[in-house]
Amino acid sequence: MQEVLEAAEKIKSMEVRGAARIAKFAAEILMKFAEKASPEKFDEEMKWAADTLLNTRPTAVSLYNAINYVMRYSGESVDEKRKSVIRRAKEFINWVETAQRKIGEIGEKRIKDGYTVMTHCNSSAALSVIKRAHENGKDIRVIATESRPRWQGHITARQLREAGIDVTLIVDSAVRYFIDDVDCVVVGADTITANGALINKIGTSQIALAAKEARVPFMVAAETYKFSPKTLFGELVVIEERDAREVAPEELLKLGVKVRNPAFDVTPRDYIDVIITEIGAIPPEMAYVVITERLGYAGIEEEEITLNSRHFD
Ligand code: RUB
Repeated sequence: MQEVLEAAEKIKSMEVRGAARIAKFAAEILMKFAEKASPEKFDEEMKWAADTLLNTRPTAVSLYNAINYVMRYSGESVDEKRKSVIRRAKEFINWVETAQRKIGEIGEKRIKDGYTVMTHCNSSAALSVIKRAHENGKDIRVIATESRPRWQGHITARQLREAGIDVTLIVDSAVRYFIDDVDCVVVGADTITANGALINKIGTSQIALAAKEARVPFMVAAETYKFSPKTLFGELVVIEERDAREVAPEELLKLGVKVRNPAFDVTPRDYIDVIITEIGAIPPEMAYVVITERLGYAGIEEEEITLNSRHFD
């Protein structure tokens, strides 16, 4: 139990962060927990672990999809159920890894030799595209935004430098200043809605606006487990608002200064040229098909959208 509570805290505090990493981590934790859960109350304890992990960060649907995938375990005996959880968790982890590789292979074709690419925050899927272009011998430069308030752009800049890629860090507010130097934008996704909108790190939609104005292609790298079945049934994506102290010093807060600190924003599909998934480069209008056909939600009623229901068939 302690391990699950600690894992949930790591997600909340962003020690483990990024939509893919959070999803993979949750699958790993459920797998470990299944090995220890008591035979008498196996289902109950698994449900508790699933709920605890789910109630950490609300925005990235990858967490929901990962937990749902693992919690579709089956078996007559507890031993069979345990094995089923472990098998399903491993399948999900494998999905994360293979999808990111495939996205790199598909997405890199959109990056030409000599390109300057802009990216935002720290997305493993977006970096897979950029790194693959570099590995394939293309001479590219990257402009990385610092991504206030948590500076995930620093992680991106470090990872790109470690891969030997030319990278320039800019403040978020300099995006429009530099957009004319950029040949394409590549960002990741926390969630793609049924109508093809992108939810990603706060500031993403401003980059999309600037890119559209400057006629710069805006590309999203998103595994299919970032597509939201919940939105198919009309639910709106919850945008996480984080602590004011991430943004403002205590003395300002003491003066009664109000602070809003949303962690994500929404980019409408009209601003997105292409979504690179592991099943292909698709237009955002295809989101509905991904949710119904790929994730298996065709014909599923809204009331079935709960943990332990039939998904991903
Ligand atoms: C991370 C973020 C990333 C997406 C995609 O936000 O917005 O762009 O999660 O990342 P935070 P990935 O740092 O608040 O979790 O491609 O690695 O899933």
